[in-house]
Amino acid sequence: MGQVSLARFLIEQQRAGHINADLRLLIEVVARACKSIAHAVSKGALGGVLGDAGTGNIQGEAQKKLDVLSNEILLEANEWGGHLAACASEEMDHCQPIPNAYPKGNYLLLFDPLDGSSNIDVNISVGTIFSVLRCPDGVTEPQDEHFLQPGNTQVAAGYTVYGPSTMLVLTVGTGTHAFTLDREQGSFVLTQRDMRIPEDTKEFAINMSNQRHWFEPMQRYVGELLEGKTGPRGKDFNMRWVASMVADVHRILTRGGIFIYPRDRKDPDKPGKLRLMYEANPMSFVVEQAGGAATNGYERILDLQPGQLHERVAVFLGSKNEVEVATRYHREAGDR
Ligand code: FBP
Repeated sequence: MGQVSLARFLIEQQRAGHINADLRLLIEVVARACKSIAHAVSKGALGGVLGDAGTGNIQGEAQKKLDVLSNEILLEANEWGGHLAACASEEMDHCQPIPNAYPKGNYLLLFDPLDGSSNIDVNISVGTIFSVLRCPDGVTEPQDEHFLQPGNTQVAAGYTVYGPSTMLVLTVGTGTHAFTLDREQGSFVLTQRDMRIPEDTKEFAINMSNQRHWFEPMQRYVGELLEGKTGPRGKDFNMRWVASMVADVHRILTRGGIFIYPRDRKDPDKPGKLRLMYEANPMSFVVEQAGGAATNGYERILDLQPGQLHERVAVFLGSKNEVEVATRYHREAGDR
């Protein structure tokens, strides 16, 4: 069988009854937008896109020029297609309904237009993360509250990593599949069907510089990893931390591992650093569809009921048996 393009893969999914034409076309529009972002990212300093934009987002973070540009590319690409009712983004305070000039669709799109902002100016992999929900029936002018649906209601999710190669990783609920951008053809080509995360691992990813701020269950869990084979885990663990969630998660999808961003004492009122709606939920769907697991240390992330568009959550995801150990240590400790 020759190369399977993303377009062909999605048509096969539609013929099999897993997705409808609208969702297929919506995913193709998101993929096309990611190709434009890949082009902008790859130009780097030559494109004048590095550095700060001089503006901030609702998270209180300084926006990078590429954060703003990627956000605009995704909004423009999706507003006229007729598949969406509204978009929401890490870079926008509130959701953005589709302008009345264009036909509206039945889906809601959430995205982190450029994940890994701290790595943009130092030429390390960054990415785009997206999540697709159904627009509630009868809602013609979606508001933020209409996006507040548990992750287990997502109909599609994925990310694009802009690294040595540009790869799109996608799930529509029938496994997780990876596509590599063929720059000559200008199209994404299927390169890994049905990715599977090994259930066990010897690799963990966490920002160790926060260790002094961790609560007891995290101190115990990471302490045992660092003890290696002389400790209760009986095996040595290696550590990796790219500080771009897309890159760390892609490594885990490819060879296993556990990715953790816990709640800590640095800001105990915050449940974590990462955002539930457009970071944790889409990544959890992708990981679970590849045989992995994802919790907030206590519950399955995909079962959490969101309360706000930009709410944060603690994240433990990756190799199933390793996430199980970290989660068990938190449940045993009881308090949150
Ligand atoms: P944004 O860049 O989209 O704000 O994402 C947050 C993030 O950069 C993740 O990609 C990454 O996993 C984490 O923050 C890195 O955190 P830290 O800077 O504490 O290492």
